[in-house]
Amino acid sequence: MRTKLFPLLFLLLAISSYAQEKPDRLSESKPNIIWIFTDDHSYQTIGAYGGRLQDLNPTPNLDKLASEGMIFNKCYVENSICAPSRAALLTGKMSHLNGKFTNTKKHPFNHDQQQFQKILRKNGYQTAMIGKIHLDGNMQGFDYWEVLLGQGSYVNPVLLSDNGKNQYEGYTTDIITDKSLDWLENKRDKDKPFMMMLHHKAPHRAWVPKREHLSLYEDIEVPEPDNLFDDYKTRTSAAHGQTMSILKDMNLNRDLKMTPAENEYWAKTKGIDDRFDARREKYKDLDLEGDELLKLKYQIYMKDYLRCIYSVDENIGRVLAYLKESGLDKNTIVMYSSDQGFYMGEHGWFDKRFMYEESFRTPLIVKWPGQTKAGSVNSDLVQNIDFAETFLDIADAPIPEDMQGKSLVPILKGKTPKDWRENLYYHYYEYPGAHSVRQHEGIANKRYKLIRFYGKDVKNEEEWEFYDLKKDPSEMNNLYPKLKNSSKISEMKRELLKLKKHYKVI
Ligand SMILES: [Ca+2]
Repeated sequence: MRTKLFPLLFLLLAISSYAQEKPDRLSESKPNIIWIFTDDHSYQTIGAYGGRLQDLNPTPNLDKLASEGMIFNKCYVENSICAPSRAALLTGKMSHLNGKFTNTKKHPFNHDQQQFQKILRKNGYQTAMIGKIHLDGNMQGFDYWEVLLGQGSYVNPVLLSDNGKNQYEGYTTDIITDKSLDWLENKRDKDKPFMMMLHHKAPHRAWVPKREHLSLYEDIEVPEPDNLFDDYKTRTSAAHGQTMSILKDMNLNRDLKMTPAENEYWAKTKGIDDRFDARREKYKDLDLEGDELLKLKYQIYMKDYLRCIYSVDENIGRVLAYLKESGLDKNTIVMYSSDQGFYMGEHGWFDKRFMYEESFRTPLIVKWPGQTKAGSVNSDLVQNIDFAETFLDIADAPIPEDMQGKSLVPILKGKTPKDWRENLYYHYYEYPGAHSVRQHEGIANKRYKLIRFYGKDVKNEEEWEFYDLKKDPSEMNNLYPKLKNSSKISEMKRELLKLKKHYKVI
């Protein structure tokens, strides 16, 4: 009797000890990463960031992600424009070292250079990139990649992959999500950890909502920013010379779809189609100008933008639901961010590029199961050059010396290193170019910001702006003329020089 029972008892003990061990094994295995990314998504239109648009409840799924993870309210970019931002994200280097200074073909992206996904892949991770990357040429370092051509379109997008170009029918935000879920469920090797980049085109200009969402927000009045009617008094020639004004530069045809598009073929290929017929009919006899026209344009712009965000958020909900159903949620980091911020009428503007807060800053939300504290808020100065090193650190992969950021892993675990950065460096290069924002560079800390505009069409080839962000968070009062000989400005100039040396700009 005893001899027969003994093996059974042994087996039961073995099973129970395996069951106890299992959770530990799971937590020890390397986490998966899903990096959901958007193009031009302002922090002002994410509920969890609060602000004047909070009551519209624009992003319930993103807000839930923030409540379960960590939200960063001081995350910035190094060059606020689409392709250069992505180049910095992949390489962990600023534009002057990764070579992608502008969106133009004058500065092509060199895919052969070091990028974080190549290193992740060598260190046991499966890598996938689906959606908008805005860097011409074939992607490298991905087991699977399928990307929009250039800016891509909102409807029936063409995607490029190893199999060439293919067109898909439907709304692009949905399609990018469908493809990502398909990769997660059917295409990846389920024995390996993965890093998936799910990168949307939305909510980039020209803000084409899904047909089903066109009546959302129709009956509400979107609150205006206090500085919608900014006259740029105190600012340098750069603010006066830009061409990103909602009143003057946002067009009624392609941008706002209130009148027939100037170029019907272009409009149709971008999805600006018959879905706007009713709107065109409504505004065909429009006769407004000045402040009244600006107010109306602002409302239409904001509503289309928010409708595009609605699709993004709805699709984030689909991804989170899939992770839960599949059990992947337990060991998958979900990170959300954008390539830069965007003006939602602040200073009377749309677009980005300036070092002012709304475009310099970008959203960042990270949920790392078992590591980030639910509902935590971080206010350290972090920057998009930090992302590459963060991914490598998470994967326990080597971090190359020449990357210029800092891993966010200690911050995500709630322990900001004592020597964390106190100043940020910024540099924008694309001038002459779209929206005529002059070249500039600058330094910002949590309290002050010093900007140097330079080059062509800048008065005397160099003009400065200085802001006290505590007293003037909307950056309406340039203190430079008043304080130019102060010790504060001298100190900031010295710090700027130090940063330029540190980042090898000089
Ligand atoms: Ca962008």
